[in-house]
Amino acid sequence: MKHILLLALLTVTVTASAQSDPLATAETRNLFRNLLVLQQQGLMFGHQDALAYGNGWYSEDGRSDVKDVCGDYPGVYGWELGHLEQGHVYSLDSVYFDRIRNWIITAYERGGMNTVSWHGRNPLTGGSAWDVSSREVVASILPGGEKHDLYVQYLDRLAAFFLSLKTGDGTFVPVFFRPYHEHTGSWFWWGKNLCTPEQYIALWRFTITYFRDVKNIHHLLYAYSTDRFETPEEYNERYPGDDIIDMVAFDLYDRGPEYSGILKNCASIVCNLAAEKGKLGAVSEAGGRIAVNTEWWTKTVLETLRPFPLSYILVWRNPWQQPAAAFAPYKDHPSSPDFVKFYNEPHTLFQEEVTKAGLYK
Ligand code: BMA
Repeated sequence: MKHILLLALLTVTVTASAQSDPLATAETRNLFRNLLVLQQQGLMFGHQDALAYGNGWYSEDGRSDVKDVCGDYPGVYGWELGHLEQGHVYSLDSVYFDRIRNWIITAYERGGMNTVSWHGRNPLTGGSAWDVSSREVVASILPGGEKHDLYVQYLDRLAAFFLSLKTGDGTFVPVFFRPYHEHTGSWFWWGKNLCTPEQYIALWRFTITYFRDVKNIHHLLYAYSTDRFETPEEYNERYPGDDIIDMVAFDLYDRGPEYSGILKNCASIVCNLAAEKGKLGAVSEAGGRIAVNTEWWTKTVLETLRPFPLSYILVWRNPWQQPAAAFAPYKDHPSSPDFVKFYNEPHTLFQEEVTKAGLYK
């Protein structure tokens, strides 16, 4: 067991800031407020599909690759809703939505934080999220567009799922929603070269106001998350607005020796923007070549990010039949000893410490 930091959340004063929804539930408001404090104190660790599967296993009760290695669960749980918009019962990563719902509730009841991404299919062409064959997709789903009604149907399916995230006593489980990510690149139909800044912003604003004001969903927080960028201007070019965004974040995968420098620059810009705006900051997706760079956890991630008040870093999934594609360590992985050091660092926050901090009260 790790030495636990005493996290005195209530004693730290946070400067004026507001989350996006004036009607947010108490738990949602508390989560936002507590995370603003917690990001000054340590970096939560997150893993995509942490409870759903891992290297060599699928849906085993209570299991997590991260827990197998360090003895504790991540503090942040990432989930994916791609194909929910189609009315399917399982995601593009073959995880049943009914189980995702249960795991989100389990993670919340444990005191952890949930964040949801959405690689929704291309509503104009019928292709995947990666179908970039048309530049008309975003235009086609905005109000007045030929696929607008289909898009609203997609949102209705997501809304029904969000409204089903309730504990036994009827409390809605707060969740971060992080759609339309990595848009500073052009590999998804909503990417930079596929729509104008105005269209991208309009898509966000329609989506969030539909959930909030039409579907009356008041337990979501919204994360804006780019891919790599160099300047605050580039980061802000398609920013949808302080009134609908709660977290400024970025995705950044290690693709070579320049990684630490880019990570540092992006972290610094995002933290400055978060402070200016009174928002949360995070590395919403990351992953390294941990099989070869076995000290990636302490030497690359922790050394680079330690100075920055970021809420969390989340590493992407461990597909169950592809050990080489795992972004988190698993039992006997070559980077496991370094991951245990990373876990033992007082600056990193896993489930036990996050629970102790009390995100929802
Ligand atoms: C990508 C890959 C894909 C996956 C998608 C959505 O980065 O991991 O295999 O389908 O994310 O989770």
